[in-house]
Amino acid sequence: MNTTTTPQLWYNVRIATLDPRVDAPYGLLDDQALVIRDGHIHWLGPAAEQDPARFEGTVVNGGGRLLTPGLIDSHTHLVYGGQRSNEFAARLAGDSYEAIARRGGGILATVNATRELDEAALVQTALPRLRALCAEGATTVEIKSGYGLTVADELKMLRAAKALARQVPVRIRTTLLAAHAVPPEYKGRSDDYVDLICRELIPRVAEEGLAEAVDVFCENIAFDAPQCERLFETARAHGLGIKGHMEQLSNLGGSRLAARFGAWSVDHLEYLDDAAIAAMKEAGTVACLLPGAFYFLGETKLPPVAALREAGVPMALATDCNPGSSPLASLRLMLNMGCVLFGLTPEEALAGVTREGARALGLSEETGMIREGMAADLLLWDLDDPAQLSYEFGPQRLVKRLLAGEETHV
Ligand code: DI6
Ligand code: FE
Repeated sequence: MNTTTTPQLWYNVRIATLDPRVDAPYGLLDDQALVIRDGHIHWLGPAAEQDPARFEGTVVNGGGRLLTPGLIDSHTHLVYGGQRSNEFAARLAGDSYEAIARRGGGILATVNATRELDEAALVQTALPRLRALCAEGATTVEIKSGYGLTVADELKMLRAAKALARQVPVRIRTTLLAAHAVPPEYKGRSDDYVDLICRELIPRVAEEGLAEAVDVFCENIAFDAPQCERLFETARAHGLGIKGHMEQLSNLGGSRLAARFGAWSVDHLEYLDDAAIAAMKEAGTVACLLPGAFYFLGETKLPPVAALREAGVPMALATDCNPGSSPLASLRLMLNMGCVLFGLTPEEALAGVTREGARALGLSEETGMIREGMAADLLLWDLDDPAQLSYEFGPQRLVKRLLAGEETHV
């Protein structure tokens, strides 16, 4: 990222800082100006203290429009091969996600298709999904592995995910999700597969800097809590962040376990219980809500949003973009679904794709808020009220997108 651009002064903007230190809904500031220098927010203060005529650099008149932090998609599986519309049709006819997975479809169908593609082909197939997210305002996107399930194929997926950042202006964070499904070669020997991940993959990924975190799918159709514990111990020993697909289809106590390891986030959470909520609060673990998967699978059990809110657990919101349970590359749609399906307020929803999304990726000090010292990842919208971002879905209202202070086009 080139961060040595000309300084910029932005004025005549409504700034939704999402900074909890600002005592207003959305951390909203009117009559303020913003100076960007070296890719960062250098100064934020009363507009009256800046004279646009005397500013040495580029001056931007925001026209009274809304400025927000860049959006953050903190949970995606957007690198994969193939597509699974056949399963969609089967589910519409009464089949279940779990039944399809148990007979070798589901995640394993995508594993077969992903193993067939090389790194370059994976990048090509992922590009439209990543561009869709970015065109709507995403400036940070997390991408998981998990459709390779061999050492070589997991590394290939992570390299493809990292390579995407050379084609699209976006911050990419990658997560090793080798414990997504038991690979066919290890059927009935899932402990041996966990051994392989702990002995070979995690050390290699840490050494080569190919991922920032380790994720697991803790579920009856995937890995049990003791296996997840071993994976977390190894991840921690190698200095990687910890995340988990937890309590999506049943309650195996994964969230409580992850909180004990100081996880950055636990995700899905439809079957989360009160004891886990208390543990997450204590550990500072983010609850990442994924309404796309809930909607697309036609789930009826809701994540306990009211209890999370009451306990003061931070809530992120993400797409879970993947070929099976959430083939949706739109954070704007998630903002709307987060409110309509899960009962988030528009303010909670926007915080979920900015400040709390950053926290779920261990990036709280870098992005997700408009505050001095943070990266200048900024969006200018042709909107007056930040609630409109959750309210209206369809029209494109994004006027400018800045990544580290640079205007970008995707
Ligand atoms: N939970 C999900 O929703 C995705 N992975 C997971 O562990 C689904 C992935 C897929 O169906 O391909
Ligand atoms: Fe997921």
